[in-house]
Amino acid sequence: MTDVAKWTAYLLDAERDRRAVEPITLTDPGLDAADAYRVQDAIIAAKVAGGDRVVGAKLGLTSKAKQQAMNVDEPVYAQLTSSMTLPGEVPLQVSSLIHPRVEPEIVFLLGAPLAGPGVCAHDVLEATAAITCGLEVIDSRYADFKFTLPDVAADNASSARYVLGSTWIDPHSADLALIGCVYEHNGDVFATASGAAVLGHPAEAVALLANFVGSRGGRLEEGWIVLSGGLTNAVAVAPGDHVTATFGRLGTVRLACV
Ligand code: OOG
Ligand code: MG
Repeated sequence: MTDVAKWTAYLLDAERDRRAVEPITLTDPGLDAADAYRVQDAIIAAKVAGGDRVVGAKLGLTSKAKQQAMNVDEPVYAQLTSSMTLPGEVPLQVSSLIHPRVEPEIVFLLGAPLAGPGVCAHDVLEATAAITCGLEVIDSRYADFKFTLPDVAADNASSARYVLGSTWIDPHSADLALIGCVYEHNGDVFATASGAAVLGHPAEAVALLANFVGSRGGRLEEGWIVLSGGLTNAVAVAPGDHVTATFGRLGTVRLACV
């Protein structure tokens, strides 16, 4: 039996102390995905009890680039809270995290609730108020970002911060699969991709998320921000770095690190 309370405290302490820890499965190889998501829920409940607020959700490990880099071949779901929001133009304080990495994403703003079963990409676009681009700052609580799927699910999919672009478009006004992304780190192109990098179409990723959340008795709420997954591998950042993702019609999103 997995001790959910123990692993919840383990990961919350690591985040608070900015200290990387060993993966849970190293000492508890029996940790399965269901238990892992119970740990994630308990972490979010503790944050909400401390005054934080759930403002959205995300799917991770939706692109081949990310799955290969992290050596996990299945997507992972996580929850976003208000304390993770970095307002535009506010730099990332690298020392506030353990070992942050940054990745470019296509972001949905929901105009209606969504929950599976049976949600398809078309339903997602119908329920979406607007689309923008974003940068997600991930910060695995595990040493060297080494984890299995249950480990990363328990760790709220490495979620730490996110920043949104300022250009919002109608979800029907562009083919999101064809939106290109040029991702630069300190002025050099680090990677390029298009929206199709996440499960063929970013709305497919959100559909998967809605069906997963529905299968656990939850739903994605109106007004939520949904991150559809890193289009490219993430880049490790240090103080003084800056990253820029340019997304054609979705505009540009930048993050400076101090
Ligand atoms: C897990 C989080 C993955 C994404 O967009 O693929 C993620 C990790 O890479 O540490 O957020
Ligand atoms: Mg991500």
